[in-house]
Amino acid sequence: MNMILAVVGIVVAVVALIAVSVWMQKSRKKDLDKALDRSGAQTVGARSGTGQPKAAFESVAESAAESKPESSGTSGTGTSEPASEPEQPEPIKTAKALDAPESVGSRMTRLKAKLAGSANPFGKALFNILAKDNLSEDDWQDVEDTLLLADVGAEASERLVEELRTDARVTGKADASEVRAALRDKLLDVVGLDTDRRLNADKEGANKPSVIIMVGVNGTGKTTTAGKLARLFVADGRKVVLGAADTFRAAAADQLETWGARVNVPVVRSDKDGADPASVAFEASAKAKADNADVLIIDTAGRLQNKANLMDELGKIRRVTEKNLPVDEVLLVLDATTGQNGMAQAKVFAEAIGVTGVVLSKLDGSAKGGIVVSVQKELGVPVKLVGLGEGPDDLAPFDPEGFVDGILD
Ligand SMILES: Nc1nc2c(ncn2[C@@H]2O[C@H](COP(=O)(O)OP(=O)(O)OP(=O)(O)O)[C@@H](O)[C@H]2O)c(=O)[nH]1
Ligand SMILES: [Mg+2]
Repeated sequence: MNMILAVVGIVVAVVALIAVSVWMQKSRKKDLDKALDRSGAQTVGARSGTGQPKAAFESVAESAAESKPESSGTSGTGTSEPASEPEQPEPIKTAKALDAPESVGSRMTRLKAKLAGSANPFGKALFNILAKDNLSEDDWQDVEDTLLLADVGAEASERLVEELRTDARVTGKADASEVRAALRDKLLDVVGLDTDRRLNADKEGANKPSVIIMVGVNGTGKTTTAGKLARLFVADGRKVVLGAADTFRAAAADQLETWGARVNVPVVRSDKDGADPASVAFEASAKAKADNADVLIIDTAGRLQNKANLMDELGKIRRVTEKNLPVDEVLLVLDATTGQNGMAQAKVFAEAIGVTGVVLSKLDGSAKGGIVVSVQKELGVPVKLVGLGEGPDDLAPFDPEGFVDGILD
């Protein structure tokens, strides 16, 4: 009996020891994280807010991006950032070493080459069909199908083929290069060659600070694009503030902070999981105003339970921000790889907050960028930027000619 009691006693003591050491490790890690925050990211703690109940934020069932692994959102920048390895003390040093964002000229040359070099099955298929001498009914159907597969959308594909068939150059049995040129012209027409695609912050007489709110379903690339955009503005000599109004999980603010720290851009955040995103937006806009920044970029959460929730939250973020500064731009980030499914999401966001421009992300991983045509038509706003990779400078203004050549080449 005594033996049993002694054994039980030893077991209890060992368990207690393990518990104490785990607790000590955790509190050490917390201290380390705090030290990191203070030294690296120039974080400004936001007012703690009203603490939104977590249950109000659950996954959006309709999201095509929903099936993406959680890690893609959290460690998400794809650039092996220190934020994904909080155990190591080294990030204190690395967080201080600032990046020099790539210059506009070199970035454009590199990204154009990248877009042109991406393998495009649709271009080859179209070229093979259009190179024939006599196009049969089936061939024309194939042209339409190929456009559909590239996500140009049913209505636009049908109209394009109809117009092409009645085009004199084509019916006159001109050579393949003329047919291709005719299709190129028509595609350019549909995409909109002369549309003004500048960010509102870049237009003459823009507000200072100019406010940009990033919206979109989770996993589309909002945070990454906010980070890349901040770099673009920094490279252009502008003063930027970032607001982490995705309070759904702390990792989201950490991710944004990592981007900010690399180019010395302050990030306004709340340390409380589930804090009121609108209160972060309020603090961020107050700081941007007080600092006389040129641009404020506010990142938001992508996962809201339903449309009413989304309307509620985004509407509140907008209203509260506007107490300090007018909102100049709402950028909807759409994942090019989700194709036409993205359209349903786009409409919901447009209704919830109003959208002034679209960022088509992950165009590097998809030949399906044809969604450009339908999204512009449905929302009546231009695609302004494209994401061409996970790298920090893989963001470019949308270039209709480069884009159309990407489909055709
Ligand atoms: N290949 C490629 N990957 C991208 C691009 N933009 C973003 N990503 C990746 O997509 C993943 C999700 O990006 P996030 O920026 O975290 O997406 P988010 O919309 O902020 O996600 P939530 O905060 O969860 O709503 C990350 O792994 C990014 O690196 C792009 O243009 N090309
Ligand atoms: Mg995010």
